[in-house]
Amino acid sequence: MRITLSISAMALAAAASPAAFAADSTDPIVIPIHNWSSQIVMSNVVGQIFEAAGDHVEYVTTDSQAVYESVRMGDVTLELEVWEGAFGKSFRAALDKGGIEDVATHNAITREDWWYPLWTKEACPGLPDWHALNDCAAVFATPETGDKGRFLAGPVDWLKHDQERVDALGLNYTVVNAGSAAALWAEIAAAEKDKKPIILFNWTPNFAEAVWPGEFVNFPEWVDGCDVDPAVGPNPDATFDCGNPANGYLKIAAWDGMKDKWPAAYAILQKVSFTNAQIAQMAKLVDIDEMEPEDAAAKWLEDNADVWKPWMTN
Ligand code: TMO
Repeated sequence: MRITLSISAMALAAAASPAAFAADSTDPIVIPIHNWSSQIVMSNVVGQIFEAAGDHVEYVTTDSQAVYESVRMGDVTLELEVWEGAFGKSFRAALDKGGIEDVATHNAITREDWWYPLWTKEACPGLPDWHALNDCAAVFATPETGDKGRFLAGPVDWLKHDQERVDALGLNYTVVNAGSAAALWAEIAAAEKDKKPIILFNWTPNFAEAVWPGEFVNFPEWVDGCDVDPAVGPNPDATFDCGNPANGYLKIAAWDGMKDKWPAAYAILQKVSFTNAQIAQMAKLVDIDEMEPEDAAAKWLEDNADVWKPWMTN
Protein backbone atom coordinates (compact mmCIF):
# COMPACT_ATOMS: atom_id res chain seq x y z
CA MET A 1 0.00 0.00 0.00
CA ARG A 2 1.24 3.43 -0.92
CA ILE A 3 0.30 6.56 0.98
CA THR A 4 1.62 9.81 -0.35
CA LEU A 5 -1.30 12.19 -0.27
CA SER A 6 -1.20 14.15 2.93
CA ILE A 7 -0.86 13.77 6.63
CA SER A 8 -4.64 13.49 7.14
CA ALA A 9 -4.89 10.92 4.37
CA MET A 10 -2.21 8.93 6.09
CA ALA A 11 -3.94 9.10 9.43
CA LEU A 12 -7.17 7.99 7.78
CA ALA A 13 -5.47 5.15 6.02
CA ALA A 14 -3.87 4.11 9.27
CA ALA A 15 -7.26 3.91 10.94
CA ALA A 16 -8.91 2.18 8.01
CA SER A 17 -6.31 -0.40 7.25
CA PRO A 18 -5.30 -2.50 10.22
CA ALA A 19 -3.41 -4.90 8.00
CA ALA A 20 -0.98 -2.24 6.86
CA PHE A 21 -0.52 -0.48 10.18
CA ALA A 22 -1.27 -3.57 12.20
CA ALA A 23 -0.44 -3.43 15.79
CA ASP A 24 1.36 -0.31 16.87
CA SER A 25 0.77 0.09 20.59
CA THR A 26 -1.14 3.19 21.66
CA ASP A 27 1.52 3.77 24.32
CA PRO A 28 3.72 6.72 23.45
CA ILE A 29 6.97 6.15 21.63
CA VAL A 30 9.45 7.84 23.98
CA ILE A 31 12.04 9.99 22.16
CA PRO A 32 15.01 11.35 24.14
CA ILE A 33 16.09 14.97 23.66
CA HIS A 34 19.65 16.16 24.34
CA ASN A 35 21.51 19.46 24.43
CA TRP A 36 22.42 20.31 20.84
CA SER A 37 20.03 21.66 18.24
CA SER A 38 20.14 19.18 15.36
CA GLN A 39 19.32 16.31 17.70
CA ILE A 40 16.38 18.18 19.20
CA VAL A 41 14.96 19.19 15.82
CA MET A 42 15.57 15.77 14.27
CA SER A 43 13.81 14.12 17.22
CA ASN A 44 10.79 16.36 16.62
CA VAL A 45 10.93 15.71 12.87
CA VAL A 46 10.80 11.94 13.33
CA GLY A 47 8.29 12.27 16.17
CA GLN A 48 5.98 14.27 13.91
CA ILE A 49 6.35 11.62 11.18
CA PHE A 50 5.33 8.95 13.70
CA GLU A 51 2.34 11.08 14.68
CA ALA A 52 1.39 11.40 11.02
CA ALA A 53 1.39 7.60 10.93
CA GLY A 54 -1.02 7.52 13.88
CA ASP A 55 1.41 6.84 16.71
CA HIS A 56 1.66 8.65 20.03
CA VAL A 57 4.94 10.32 20.93
CA GLU A 58 6.46 11.67 24.11
CA TYR A 59 9.75 13.59 24.43
CA VAL A 60 12.01 13.34 27.47
CA THR A 61 15.15 15.31 28.21
CA THR A 62 17.91 12.78 28.77
CA ASP A 63 21.66 12.70 29.43
CA SER A 64 23.35 11.93 26.11
CA GLN A 65 25.64 9.20 27.51
CA ALA A 66 23.21 7.55 29.93
CA VAL A 67 20.61 7.34 27.16
CA TYR A 68 22.16 4.14 25.78
CA GLU A 69 21.37 2.38 29.02
CA SER A 70 17.84 3.87 28.92
CA VAL A 71 17.28 2.57 25.37
CA ARG A 72 18.58 -0.86 26.38
CA MET A 73 16.06 -1.01 29.23
CA GLY A 74 13.22 0.25 26.99
CA ASP A 75 12.72 3.36 29.16
CA VAL A 76 13.19 5.41 25.99
CA THR A 77 12.42 3.86 22.61
CA LEU A 78 15.20 5.08 20.34
CA GLU A 79 18.07 7.48 19.76
CA LEU A 80 18.25 9.41 16.47
CA GLU A 81 21.80 10.79 16.66
CA VAL A 82 24.45 8.32 17.76
CA TRP A 83 27.63 10.30 16.99
CA GLU A 84 30.60 7.98 16.74
CA GLY A 85 33.07 10.38 18.34
CA ALA A 86 31.09 11.34 21.41
CA PHE A 87 28.95 8.28 21.99
CA GLY A 88 30.58 5.36 20.18
CA LYS A 89 32.00 4.01 23.41
CA SER A 90 28.70 4.12 25.33
CA PHE A 91 26.82 2.71 22.33
CA ARG A 92 29.24 -0.20 21.87
CA ALA A 93 29.09 -0.99 25.57
CA ALA A 94 25.27 -1.08 25.45
CA LEU A 95 25.29 -3.28 22.32
CA ASP A 96 27.53 -5.73 24.13
CA LYS A 97 25.09 -5.92 27.04
CA GLY A 98 22.06 -6.39 24.76
CA GLY A 99 18.60 -4.87 24.47
CA ILE A 100 19.60 -2.13 22.03
CA GLU A 101 19.74 -2.39 18.27
CA ASP A 102 21.79 -0.65 15.57
CA VAL A 103 18.83 0.22 13.31
CA ALA A 104 20.24 2.44 10.58
CA THR A 105 23.09 4.74 9.59
CA HIS A 106 22.42 8.24 8.31
CA ASN A 107 23.86 9.17 4.92
CA ALA A 108 26.17 11.59 6.72
CA ILE A 109 29.82 11.83 7.70
CA THR A 110 30.48 13.32 11.11
CA ARG A 111 33.49 14.76 12.86
CA GLU A 112 33.69 16.09 16.41
CA ASP A 113 36.94 17.43 17.72
CA TRP A 114 39.14 20.34 18.78
CA TRP A 115 38.46 23.13 16.29
CA TYR A 116 39.35 26.78 15.65
CA PRO A 117 37.96 29.57 13.49
CA LEU A 118 40.39 30.33 10.64
CA TRP A 119 41.64 33.66 12.03
CA THR A 120 43.28 31.63 14.83
CA LYS A 121 45.86 30.30 12.40
CA GLU A 122 47.57 33.69 12.16
CA ALA A 123 48.65 33.33 15.77
CA CYS A 124 49.44 29.62 15.46
CA PRO A 125 50.48 28.88 11.88
CA GLY A 126 51.55 25.29 12.65
CA LEU A 127 47.90 24.26 12.93
CA PRO A 128 46.08 22.04 12.10
CA ASP A 129 48.90 19.64 13.11
CA TRP A 130 48.42 18.84 16.81
CA HIS A 131 52.17 19.11 17.39
CA ALA A 132 51.75 22.87 17.06
CA LEU A 133 49.49 23.02 20.10
CA ASN A 134 52.19 23.13 22.79
CA ASP A 135 54.19 25.85 21.01
CA CYS A 136 51.00 27.92 20.93
CA ALA A 137 49.79 27.21 24.46
CA ALA A 138 50.47 30.80 25.54
CA VAL A 139 48.34 32.09 22.66
CA PHE A 140 45.34 30.27 24.13
CA ALA A 141 46.06 31.06 27.78
CA THR A 142 43.41 32.85 29.83
CA PRO A 143 43.50 34.26 33.38
CA GLU A 144 41.73 31.04 34.38
CA THR A 145 44.40 28.74 32.91
CA GLY A 146 47.61 30.62 33.81
CA ASP A 147 50.38 29.79 31.34
CA LYS A 148 48.56 26.77 29.99
CA GLY A 149 46.36 27.00 26.94
CA ARG A 150 42.62 26.82 27.42
CA PHE A 151 40.66 24.19 25.54
CA LEU A 152 36.98 25.04 25.73
CA ALA A 153 35.17 21.71 25.75
CA GLY A 154 31.46 21.03 25.36
CA PRO A 155 29.10 20.20 28.21
CA VAL A 156 30.52 17.33 30.25
CA ASP A 157 28.02 14.73 29.06
CA TRP A 158 29.19 14.92 25.42
CA LEU A 159 32.80 13.85 25.69
CA LYS A 160 34.44 12.87 28.90
CA HIS A 161 37.81 12.28 27.30
CA ASP A 162 39.49 15.62 26.57
CA GLN A 163 41.42 15.48 29.82
CA GLU A 164 42.56 11.93 29.00
CA ARG A 165 43.70 13.19 25.57
CA VAL A 166 45.61 16.07 27.19
CA ASP A 167 47.33 13.66 29.56
CA ALA A 168 47.98 10.96 26.95
CA LEU A 169 49.57 13.36 24.45
CA GLY A 170 51.33 15.59 27.00
CA LEU A 171 49.43 18.73 26.03
CA ASN A 172 50.08 21.89 28.01
CA TYR A 173 46.35 22.70 28.15
CA THR A 174 43.58 23.00 30.70
CA VAL A 175 40.19 21.62 29.75
CA VAL A 176 37.33 23.97 30.63
CA ASN A 177 33.80 22.67 29.99
CA ALA A 178 31.19 25.02 28.57
CA GLY A 179 27.79 24.84 30.23
CA SER A 180 25.86 24.60 26.98
CA ALA A 181 26.20 24.58 23.20
CA ALA A 182 25.02 28.20 23.17
CA ALA A 183 28.03 29.11 25.34
CA LEU A 184 30.35 27.72 22.65
CA TRP A 185 28.77 29.89 19.95
CA ALA A 186 28.86 32.94 22.22
CA GLU A 187 32.61 32.46 22.79
CA ILE A 188 33.32 32.21 19.06
CA ALA A 189 31.23 35.31 18.38
CA ALA A 190 33.05 37.24 21.13
CA ALA A 191 36.47 36.13 19.84
CA GLU A 192 35.50 37.16 16.32
CA LYS A 193 35.22 40.84 17.28
CA ASP A 194 39.00 41.31 17.60
CA LYS A 195 39.99 38.06 15.90
CA LYS A 196 41.22 36.56 19.15
CA PRO A 197 42.65 33.04 18.79
CA ILE A 198 40.38 30.42 20.30
CA ILE A 199 40.36 26.64 20.37
CA LEU A 200 37.24 24.77 21.28
CA PHE A 201 35.06 21.75 20.67
CA ASN A 202 32.96 21.80 17.50
CA TRP A 203 31.44 19.33 15.10
CA THR A 204 30.06 18.78 11.64
CA PRO A 205 27.32 18.74 10.42
CA ASN A 206 26.43 21.91 12.26
CA PHE A 207 25.14 25.38 11.43
CA ALA A 208 28.44 26.86 12.66
CA GLU A 209 30.44 25.87 9.59
CA ALA A 210 28.32 28.21 7.44
CA VAL A 211 28.93 31.10 9.83
CA TRP A 212 32.60 30.70 10.86
CA PRO A 213 34.98 28.96 8.44
CA GLY A 214 37.41 26.90 10.48
CA GLU A 215 39.42 23.71 10.77
CA PHE A 216 39.70 20.72 13.05
CA VAL A 217 43.03 19.96 14.72
CA ASN A 218 44.60 16.85 13.21
CA PHE A 219 45.41 14.56 16.11
CA PRO A 220 46.93 11.10 15.66
CA GLU A 221 44.42 9.27 13.51
CA TRP A 222 41.61 7.42 15.23
CA VAL A 223 42.09 3.66 15.31
CA ASP A 224 39.41 1.30 16.65
CA GLY A 225 40.25 0.43 20.23
CA CYS A 226 41.95 3.74 21.00
CA ASP A 227 39.33 4.37 23.67
CA VAL A 228 39.79 1.04 25.45
CA ASP A 229 43.22 -0.40 24.64
CA PRO A 230 46.35 1.51 25.74
CA ALA A 231 48.41 -0.38 23.13
CA VAL A 232 46.41 1.32 20.36
CA GLY A 233 47.65 4.81 19.45
CA PRO A 234 51.07 6.48 19.81
CA ASN A 235 51.23 6.39 23.62
CA PRO A 236 51.55 2.70 24.61
CA ASP A 237 50.45 3.44 28.16
CA ALA A 238 47.33 5.50 27.58
CA THR A 239 43.87 5.35 26.05
CA PHE A 240 42.43 8.33 24.15
CA ASP A 241 45.78 9.17 22.56
CA CYS A 242 44.00 9.55 19.18
CA GLY A 243 41.71 12.10 17.62
CA ASN A 244 38.03 11.36 17.24
CA PRO A 245 37.13 9.63 13.97
CA ALA A 246 37.49 12.08 11.06
CA ASN A 247 34.91 10.12 9.04
CA GLY A 248 32.59 9.25 11.88
CA TYR A 249 29.22 7.59 11.56
CA LEU A 250 25.87 8.93 12.67
CA LYS A 251 23.60 6.06 13.62
CA ILE A 252 20.07 5.42 14.77
CA ALA A 253 19.56 3.07 17.71
CA ALA A 254 16.39 1.53 19.11
CA TRP A 255 15.21 -0.59 21.98
CA ASP A 256 15.01 -4.13 20.64
CA GLY A 257 11.37 -4.37 21.76
CA MET A 258 10.35 -1.54 19.44
CA LYS A 259 9.82 -3.71 16.38
CA ASP A 260 7.16 -5.79 18.17
CA LYS A 261 5.47 -3.00 20.10
CA TRP A 262 5.40 -0.39 17.29
CA PRO A 263 6.03 -2.34 14.07
CA ALA A 264 4.80 0.40 11.72
CA ALA A 265 6.89 3.09 13.37
CA TYR A 266 9.85 0.71 13.39
CA ALA A 267 9.45 0.13 9.64
CA ILE A 268 9.59 3.89 9.13
CA LEU A 269 12.58 4.27 11.43
CA GLN A 270 14.56 1.74 9.39
CA LYS A 271 14.22 4.06 6.39
CA VAL A 272 15.10 7.30 8.15
CA SER A 273 18.34 8.81 6.86
CA PHE A 274 19.48 12.43 6.80
CA THR A 275 22.44 14.02 5.01
CA ASN A 276 24.99 16.50 6.37
CA ALA A 277 23.19 19.38 4.65
CA GLN A 278 19.79 18.36 6.03
CA ILE A 279 21.16 18.02 9.57
CA ALA A 280 22.94 21.40 9.37
CA GLN A 281 19.68 22.95 8.17
CA MET A 282 17.80 21.50 11.18
CA ALA A 283 20.33 23.13 13.53
CA LYS A 284 20.20 26.44 11.64
CA LEU A 285 16.43 26.77 12.07
CA VAL A 286 16.99 26.92 15.83
CA ASP A 287 20.50 28.38 16.26
CA ILE A 288 20.24 31.15 13.66
CA ASP A 289 16.54 31.54 12.89
CA GLU A 290 15.67 31.13 16.59
CA MET A 291 12.64 28.94 16.01
CA GLU A 292 11.24 26.64 18.68
CA PRO A 293 12.31 23.03 17.96
CA GLU A 294 8.74 21.86 17.39
CA ASP A 295 8.10 24.64 14.85
CA ALA A 296 11.50 24.10 13.23
CA ALA A 297 10.60 20.44 12.75
CA ALA A 298 7.21 21.29 11.24
CA LYS A 299 8.87 23.73 8.85
CA TRP A 300 11.55 21.22 7.93
CA LEU A 301 8.88 18.60 7.15
CA GLU A 302 6.92 21.08 5.08
CA ASP A 303 10.01 22.07 3.07
CA ASN A 304 11.23 18.48 2.58
CA ALA A 305 8.15 16.36 1.90
CA ASP A 306 9.95 14.63 -0.97
CA VAL A 307 12.54 13.34 1.50
CA TRP A 308 10.32 11.77 4.14
CA LYS A 309 7.00 10.92 2.48
CA PRO A 310 8.53 7.89 0.74
CA TRP A 311 9.47 6.52 4.20
CA MET A 312 5.74 6.24 4.98
CA THR A 313 5.23 3.74 2.17
CA ASN A 314 4.68 0.17 3.22
C1 TMO B 1 27.42 15.17 20.01
N1 TMO B 1 27.84 16.45 19.43
C2 TMO B 1 27.19 16.66 18.12
C3 TMO B 1 27.49 17.57 20.33
O1 TMO B 1 29.17 16.43 19.27
